[in-house]
Amino acid sequence: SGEQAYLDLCKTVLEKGNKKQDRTNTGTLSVFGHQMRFDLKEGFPLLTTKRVPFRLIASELLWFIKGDTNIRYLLEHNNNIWNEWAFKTWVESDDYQGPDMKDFGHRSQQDEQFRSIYQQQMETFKQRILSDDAFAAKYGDLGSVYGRQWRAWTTSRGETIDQLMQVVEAIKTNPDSRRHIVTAWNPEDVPGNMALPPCHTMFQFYVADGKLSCQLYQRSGDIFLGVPFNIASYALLTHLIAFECGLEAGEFIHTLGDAHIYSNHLEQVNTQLERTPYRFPELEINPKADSIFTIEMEDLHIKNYESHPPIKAPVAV
Ligand code: DHF
Ligand code: TMP
Repeated sequence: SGEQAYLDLCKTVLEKGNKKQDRTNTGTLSVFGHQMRFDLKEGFPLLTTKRVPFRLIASELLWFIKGDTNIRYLLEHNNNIWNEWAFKTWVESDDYQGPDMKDFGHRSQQDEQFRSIYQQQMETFKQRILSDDAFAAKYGDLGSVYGRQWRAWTTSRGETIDQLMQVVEAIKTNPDSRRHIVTAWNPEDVPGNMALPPCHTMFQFYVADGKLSCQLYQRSGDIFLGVPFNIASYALLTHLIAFECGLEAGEFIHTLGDAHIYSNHLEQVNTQLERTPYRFPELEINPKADSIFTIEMEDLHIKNYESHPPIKAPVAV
C-alpha cells in the first residue's frame, strides 16, 4: 500500500534518527533528507493507520488558495490547527493584560490548573477573532504565510506576484516547462515577519502523458502531526491544479529536509506502527465546480475512508 512509504519513514527515524534538541525544547529524533512517492492513481493518500481529519486539511488548503492569512476563516470552518501561533503573538503583545501565558505550550501539558486558565484565554481569543474586526486584523493575521506568498508575493518594487495563478497558466500553455515552481520561502521575510517560517518551502509541477505530478520540498517535517496533513494537503492541491488544467493527477513526491519525531510522540508512533493499513480512500471533486479559485468545501468529498481510530498528541509550539 502507498501508506507503507509513511510507515517506513517512521521506522527509519526510530531506528536511525539522530537525537537532537530543537527550537521548541521538546527534543526530537531526526534524519536529514528523505523522499516518499505517492501514486495518486492508487487512491487518495489520507493515512488509515490513524484517523486524519480531511475536513481540516481541505479548509486549510482552500484558505491558502484564497490567499487568506487570517485565522478567522479557519475558525469559521471550525478549524483550530493554527490557533496557537496567532495566540502566541497576542499574549506576547502589550495589548494583552490577562494572566501570564509565557511558554503556554509546555505548561498546559504539565500543569492542570494552568491548562484550564489557558483554555479559557484561548476561548476568549477565538471569540474575539470571530466577532471583532479590528482585533482580528491585528491578531488573527499570521503574516507572510503560505496564502500570502502563493497569491500575493510582494516584490522589492512593491508589486505583487500571483504565483499560483501564473503556474496554472504556465501548465496550461507550456506543459513541458521545467519552471513550474511556487516558492514560499522569502529570505527578506524570514524570520521577523511571520508566525512560523514556511515549512513547505517550495513545490514544482511536471506534466507527462496527460498527468500532472507535484514535488514538494519541505524543510522541516513533524512526522507524527504535520506530515500526514502535508501529504494529504499536497495530494489535494495536485488534484485541484490538475482539475483546473484539464489533466489527470499523477504522482505526489514528498521530499523532506529535517524529518523528525518529537520525543513526546514516540508512544503514539509505535501504536500507529502496530496497525495494518487499509486501502486509501478516493477523492471526489464536484465536476460542476468552475474553478479552483472559487471552489468551496461542499465541492470536495472523500469516499470509502476506512481507518483506525485517531491518536492524540501534543503539538510543539
Ligand atoms: N508546529 C509543529 N510543531 N508541528 C506541526 O505539525 C505544526 N503544524 C502546523 C503549525 N505548526 C506546527 C500547521 N499544521 C495539527 C496538524 C497540522 C497543523 C497543526 C496542527 C494538529 O494538531 N493535528 C491534530 C488534531 C487536530 C484537530 O483535530 O484539531 C491531529 O491529531 O492530527
Ligand atoms: P521549525 O520552524 O523550528 O522547523 O518548527 C516548525 C515545526 O512545525 C516543525 O516541527 C515542523 C512542523 N510543521 C510541519 O511538519 N508541517 C507544517 O505544515 C507546518 C506548518 C509545520
